[in-house]
Amino acid sequence: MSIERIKHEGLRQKVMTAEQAAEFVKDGMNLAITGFTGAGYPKALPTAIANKAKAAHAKGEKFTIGMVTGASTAPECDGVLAEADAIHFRSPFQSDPTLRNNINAGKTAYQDMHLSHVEQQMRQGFYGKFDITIIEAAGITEDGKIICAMGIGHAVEAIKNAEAVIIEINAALSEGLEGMHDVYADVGLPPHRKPIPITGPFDRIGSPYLECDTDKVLAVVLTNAGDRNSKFAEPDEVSKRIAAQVIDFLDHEVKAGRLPKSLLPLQSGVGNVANAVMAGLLDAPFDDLTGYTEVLQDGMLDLILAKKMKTASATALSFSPDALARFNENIEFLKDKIILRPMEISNNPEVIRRLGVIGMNSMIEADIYGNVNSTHVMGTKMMNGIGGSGDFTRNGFFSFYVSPSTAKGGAISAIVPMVSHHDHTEHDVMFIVTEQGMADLRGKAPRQRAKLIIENCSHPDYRDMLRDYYDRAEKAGGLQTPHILLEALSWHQRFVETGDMRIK
Ligand code: 0RQ
Repeated sequence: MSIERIKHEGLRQKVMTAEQAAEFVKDGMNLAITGFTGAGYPKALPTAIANKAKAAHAKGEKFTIGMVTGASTAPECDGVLAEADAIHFRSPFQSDPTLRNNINAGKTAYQDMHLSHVEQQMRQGFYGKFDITIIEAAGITEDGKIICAMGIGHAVEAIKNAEAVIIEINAALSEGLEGMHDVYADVGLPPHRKPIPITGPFDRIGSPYLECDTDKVLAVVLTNAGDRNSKFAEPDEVSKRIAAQVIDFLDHEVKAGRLPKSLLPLQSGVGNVANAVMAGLLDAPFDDLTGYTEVLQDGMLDLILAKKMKTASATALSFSPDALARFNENIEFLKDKIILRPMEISNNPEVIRRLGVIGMNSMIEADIYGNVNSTHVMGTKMMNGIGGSGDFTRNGFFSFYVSPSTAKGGAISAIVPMVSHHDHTEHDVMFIVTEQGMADLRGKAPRQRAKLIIENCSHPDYRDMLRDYYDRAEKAGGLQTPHILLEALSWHQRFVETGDMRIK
């Protein structure tokens, strides 16, 4: 029973239904809602708020909210609210199909931003005051401290900057989560900021509990529902080939004495390719690996359970149903091997740079000079958002971008003359890896990079087209970064017009 998880007498008195709690939420309010990559988001309140919005809209009344989360949530949160046309502003990251449509239709204003910036900007007040913060938790201690759920995300600042707080206590969460979190709430703002005292990936620097003035709590709602828990596909041939190249390269660096056998702390982005790299590490010749990442998915969990990875630090746990079962069964073993931190710490440039994190993220496309688009299909349609990829790309010891060399059955090349939207620049991206091969861009000038990326990473269907573009760009004047401006985005235009980037 969830009520037993509320040890604080005063907060027990505030238990009510989601529908009653939703009455506190009014049209136009600015809400902070916890949740990070399908974990730690409220399960009941969003539906109750969405129903209020629908009822208001049916009467011809306005009802929308502004909503700032940690990262993506799930159909029961972003999905239901988007479906009810109830979100007028959303930040910083999402991956919900209905919300994505609303964003691209211009119904929801979406600020897509680096996750490491979110809490600082909340503190600075750029989002305004939050009328209400809704947080999911695993329990409340006798003295009113909050035991966080499967993720912390932006919860620290969400509580600090809110007029009022509603807590959902989810009985489906393992009680073993208590003690796994490391809540550090002292980042502050310049000029009074102090160094974040993390010098190793598993350093604990804060408290296991989130603090919240109990007078601020309007309601406590009891739930019993799992996180999003989407299934991961078994790594396919393309993902396996990409993973094998990353692992071979790391092995080469170990043999050359440039990396220790335990590598450096690993960050792994979302998606199947990233997960395949983690799966490939199970059989790789490395030991005592560590993770310093934002999302901890199945692959990293299995590395820990197989004792290939010693410890991992993340801001959220995003598992498939099978992996969740393995996590819950082994929670006592995992307790001193996993730390969950606020996203401002998991994604902090200072810490990532100090630890020398190896960043691995997926992309939509890269251009022949190594600029990367992670967010916009054909330069205009928002996919998910930049998330934490930029935090790790600019500050990591290595920054890998991995992707199949084509998308949509070969109709799209992931290597293009010029990216149609720019998230990570040539100055940050160090390696591009596709199933065709890898380009090591370190120490290379743009003209050298172009040759490597075209020859090593592009799909054979597009390689001659890319060679031809580059040769003509060089002849047309060249300069530091050869381009034919009127043609640079013509591949995207051709896809928009014909459904294929190839010339038929
Ligand atoms: O579309 O679902 O309609 O088939 O993009 O592509 O290949 O399944 O790859 O799931 O790893 O996603 C960059 C979107 C890749 C993701 C992106 C289409 C493709 C498919 C998905 P369909 P895949 P993934 C840590 C780090 C930014 C945030 C980030 C992402 C769909 O990794 O959102 O890195 N990254 N965060 O068909 C048109 C192309 C395409 C394309 C792929 N060139 N043109 N469509 N697709 N390439 C986590 C956090 O920050 C929280």
